[in-house]
Amino acid sequence: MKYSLSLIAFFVVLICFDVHAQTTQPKVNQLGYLPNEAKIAVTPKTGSGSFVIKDAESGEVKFSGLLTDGGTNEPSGEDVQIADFSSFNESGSYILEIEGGEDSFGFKISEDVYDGVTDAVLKAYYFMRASIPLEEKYAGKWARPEGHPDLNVMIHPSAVNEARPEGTIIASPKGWYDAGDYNKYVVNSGISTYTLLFAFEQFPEVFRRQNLNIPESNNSLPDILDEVLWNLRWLLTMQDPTDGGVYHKVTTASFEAAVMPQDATNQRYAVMKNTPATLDFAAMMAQASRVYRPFLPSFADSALEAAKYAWKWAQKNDNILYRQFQMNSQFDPDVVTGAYGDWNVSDEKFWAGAELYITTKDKSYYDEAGWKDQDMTIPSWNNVRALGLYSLVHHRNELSAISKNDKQAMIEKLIGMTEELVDRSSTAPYRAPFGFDNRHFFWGSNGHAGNMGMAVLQAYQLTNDPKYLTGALHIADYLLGVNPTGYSYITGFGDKPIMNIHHRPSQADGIEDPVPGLVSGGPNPGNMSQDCGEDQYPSKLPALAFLDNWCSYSTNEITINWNAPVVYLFSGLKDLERRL
Ligand code: 9MR
Repeated sequence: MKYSLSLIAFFVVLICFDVHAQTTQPKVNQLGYLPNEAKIAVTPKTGSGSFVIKDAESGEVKFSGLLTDGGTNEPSGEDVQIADFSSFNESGSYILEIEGGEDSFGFKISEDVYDGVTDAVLKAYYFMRASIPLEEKYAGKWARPEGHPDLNVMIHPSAVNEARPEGTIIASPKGWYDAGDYNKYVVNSGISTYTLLFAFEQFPEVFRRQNLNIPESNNSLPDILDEVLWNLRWLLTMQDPTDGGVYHKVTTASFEAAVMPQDATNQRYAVMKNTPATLDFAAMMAQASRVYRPFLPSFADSALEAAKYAWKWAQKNDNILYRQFQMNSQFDPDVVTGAYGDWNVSDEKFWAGAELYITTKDKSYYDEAGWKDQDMTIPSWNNVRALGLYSLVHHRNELSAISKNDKQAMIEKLIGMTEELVDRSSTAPYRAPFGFDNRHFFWGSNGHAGNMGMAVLQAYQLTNDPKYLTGALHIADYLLGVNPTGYSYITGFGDKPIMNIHHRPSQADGIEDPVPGLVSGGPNPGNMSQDCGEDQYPSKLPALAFLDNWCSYSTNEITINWNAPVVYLFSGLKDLERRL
């Protein structure tokens, strides 16, 4: 008797575990789909052959179709089937049901289905601002007092020079917190700031019409430029005025506890000037100079001057690297926060040179070998070569030093970044160009998905081939629920959104809902034993190695560099749809 009871218990546990691990609920984009575009749901292979789309209110069947075999998704080990309802274009609210199976979450088909999330992923930067109270009229229930005035930042021993000896205090206010932590890092600001400004350069109409309800919403600048200005003003304080070099970060010696910004008051330091930070700064300032010129000409002048000064420093100091772990304990205090150590500066040099060339038209900054002789890969915080290519291609008609043939070759190089991925995605289990390969899953995989989407949307603009638009939409689907974990990876959006992000204010504010519009890092099998413990994760498979828990900083943190390409993606989709 005893034996059989425990046997029953064993099977009950097994069944529960199985149900939990292998939900048969079809995965839909939890916000919905655009009427005239591709629409898919993905479901584990169950054997049943058909699906229906029902009106969410009346239950009336509006569309029916057959499931097709999606094959095996290697990163999640799933065999999947696909429900394709692309030809169903009627606006409304729906539920998808698999014959004899479960209902999906509700979703919409509508032109404006992404409007809310498009605003929210950009408004997220307002919530990340240092040195300003977030007032209720802008921040709603996430209102909070000012954190980190940063008027008392000490030059760290790694950064002292004659003009700024040990003990020197500088003011370094404003800027965005990087992530779940409260530090401000120049290198990671590089790709983040660029991406937002590049989104504006490519899709100005969307941003001109956007109202984010931020304190500057009523001035004459588009809100995105006001928001980015908050970070640029901080960045300008990171340049040593005595030589042009740029500090790596403003940081506490170690990470603060999970407290609100106003309670995180440990001493902050400006840490070692180095070449990658200085070149990233030069690139951002050169780009900012041309973007802000029509609105704030004197700011544009100072930004350009700062960019040139930084460039000069980097020419004299062309390989000074920030090696946090190697420098360990050389300085007091020992700084152990985010490292952002980048040991190869050739991409930063090409990028900064490209931005300076575009803004000044001085071709001595332009280095054709920087794109011709190099592989072009999806960018990340430490791999910024493609950003230079993006800008050169976007501004190509103004650049007389580049031959017609080279312009064509540049365009092909950019398209080549994602062509194969997009072609493979047409038969990939989740149909997205991201997520079918184990190698897509590393720290910040969702940021990688966003950056892939950004490259794909550029290929679409350069070719007008709808396969790229579909590829970009399927990346949006992935982020909003059509993925192996079934989560919507954007806080505040969808029926199964992530709730417990690694983000200090969201953890400490006593409010159940996390700060909205933040993109979670996403599955990453590489660090599970370091944060929550491997046994806490539901799976070690790359696409399932995710935990919606505060402890999981390696899968569920948020950062400015993962949100930025998602801003680009949704804003770009909105603009391109408008033009169709
Ligand atoms: O995004 C960074 C990732 O590429 C690195 O592998 C990881 C470990 O060094 O660090 C990530 O960046 C973190 C930064 O160091 C501190 N702020 C939070 C960032 C996101 O986790």
